[in-house]
Amino acid sequence: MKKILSILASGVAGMTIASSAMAEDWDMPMAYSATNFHSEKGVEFADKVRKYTNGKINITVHPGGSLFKGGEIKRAVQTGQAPIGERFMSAHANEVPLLGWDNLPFIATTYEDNDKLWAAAKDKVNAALSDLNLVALYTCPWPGQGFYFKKPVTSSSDTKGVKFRSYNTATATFAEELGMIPVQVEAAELSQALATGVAEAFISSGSTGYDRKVWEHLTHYYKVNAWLPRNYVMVNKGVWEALDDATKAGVQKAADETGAACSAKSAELASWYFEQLAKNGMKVEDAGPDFLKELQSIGSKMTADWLKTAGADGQAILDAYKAN
Ligand code: PCA
Repeated sequence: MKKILSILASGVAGMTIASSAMAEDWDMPMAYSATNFHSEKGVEFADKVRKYTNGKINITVHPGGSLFKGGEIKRAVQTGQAPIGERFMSAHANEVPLLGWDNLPFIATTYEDNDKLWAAAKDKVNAALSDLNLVALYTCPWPGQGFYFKKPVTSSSDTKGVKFRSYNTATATFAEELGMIPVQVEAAELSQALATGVAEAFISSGSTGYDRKVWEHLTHYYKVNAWLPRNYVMVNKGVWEALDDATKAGVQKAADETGAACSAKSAELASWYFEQLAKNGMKVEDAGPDFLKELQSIGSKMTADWLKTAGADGQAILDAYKAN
């Protein structure tokens, strides 16, 4: 009897090993807080992947930079330390200028136009990511970007010397053009930077201001809708290529559905975030005409600078976008 039981037990153990050898557990670092819509959609993506791959790929989401900090996620996925991860795409424009395609001021300021711009950029962006050993599964836009300050601002005469939290090289340049002093800080560390005075202004959507409860430190939000930058979920190219076709198709179906749902959620929440900022005591206003004019002229210069660094591919993206 004992013998039979032990044979049975080893049989069961053997089955477990066989099925777990087929299943893959993927840790997915994400940069933004667990309650942010990007992270919530990341969890939905993981659920869909489990479903569409019949449990073959089991993704565990680690939001808020808890597994790898935002600035480390791309490298972690490139090197295979994490098979999959999510990051703000234009943060990589310092390394590959083309990846700043979604950071061009006043070019695509609605969700619809932003989709068109992505359609124009997609093939070239994917080729650039492939060179980095990455495959993009889905992208998702943030709401439009505007400025947070702790005082009223009507023109660049009010911004001189202000310590400004930037999130990539383009926003650092923008700040410098306004006479501000940029310092790059991850969203996960933004509250602390504001509390300690490392930063006293920044550009972002209502979303990040809400997540970080910035009304505890700042007073004014100026809607500018300068651009709608994207996060993207990337997978290590080797990991991706090792999947069989049916599994790839399951993951891609999950990605396509999640990308569309995430974008819709972003659009749905955009004005809700502004309401929450106002409810918590912030003045939420359109940027005044003088300030806006200055921002637009800095914006044109930034697009021209981007075209210089992104070369013919950058120009082709803009041309294709404008032709549509
Ligand atoms: N929030 C992110 C990126 C863009 C946005 O709206 C941040 O501020 O880090």
